[in-house]
Amino acid sequence: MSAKLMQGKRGVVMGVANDHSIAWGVAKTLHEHGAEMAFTYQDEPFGKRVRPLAESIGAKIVIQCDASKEEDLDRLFATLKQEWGSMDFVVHSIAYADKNELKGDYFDTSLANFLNAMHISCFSFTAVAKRAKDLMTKGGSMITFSYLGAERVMPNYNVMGVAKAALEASVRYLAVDLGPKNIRVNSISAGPMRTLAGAAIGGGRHLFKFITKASPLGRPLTLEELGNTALYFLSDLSTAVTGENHYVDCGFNITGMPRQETFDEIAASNGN
Ligand code: IMJ
Repeated sequence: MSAKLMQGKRGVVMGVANDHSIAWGVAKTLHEHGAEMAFTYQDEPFGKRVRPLAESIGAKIVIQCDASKEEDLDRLFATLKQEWGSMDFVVHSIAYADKNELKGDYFDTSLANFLNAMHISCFSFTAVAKRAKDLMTKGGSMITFSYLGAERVMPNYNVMGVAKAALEASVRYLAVDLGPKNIRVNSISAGPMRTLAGAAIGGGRHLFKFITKASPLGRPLTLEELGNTALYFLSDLSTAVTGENHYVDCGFNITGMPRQETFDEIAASNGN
């Protein structure tokens, strides 16, 4: 590695569930570039997976933190203040909706699930930003992850699409709030990934194949590519960029309708 873009920077990574997680892909890239990181996990089943990963890159701080609990967030940032005094970046890669409502009609979403999905998938980022800003005494950068379903209707995404729309809007409001403190806030809208959150989605195989073939680059994206994008946003490469929602999806979001050859290819491969 020629230039260590994250040397001397410290930050917290929230949302590693296993080694396929977007948050872990980001952490590996940031580590290669010299970042020092703390990791959080929701509860113990995840802790067992996160601790060895964190250890493998020399991370000393691994803390249980349910991002929907105010007291857990208070404890997290109190610990970071005590251990570090200040910090430079946040990676928020957390979402949840009841899986029974990630299928069927959107209008069937219950109030309880709507509020819970909004709380965990949207409000948690704002709640983190509110606390993290006080430790970003030399400026900083925060990222969260979104999905095309925030802006266009995708089958089965339902309440998550509404929560991601609110998340993207909150990125813009936070960018304005925190701009004067030289803290930047952006979201990365990733193409479909085979992660825990991307597994077991209704019609997943079909959707994955369609999106891959219909995208301009015609291939799936990799965790390394998301890591590289996160590196851009969290390092000084992007110091004039804030409030953005940046697509990293092999270009799928710009397409209208696939060419005939693409339909033929998809139809031919459906026999397999
Ligand atoms: C999720 C559901 C429906 C369609 C979907 C997805 N598409 C994609 C995803 C097309 C790409 C994955 N994604 C972008 C998400 O944001 C997933 C969030 C999610 C996943 C689960 C699965 C397990 C569970 N609750 C979840 N909550 C949120 O119980």
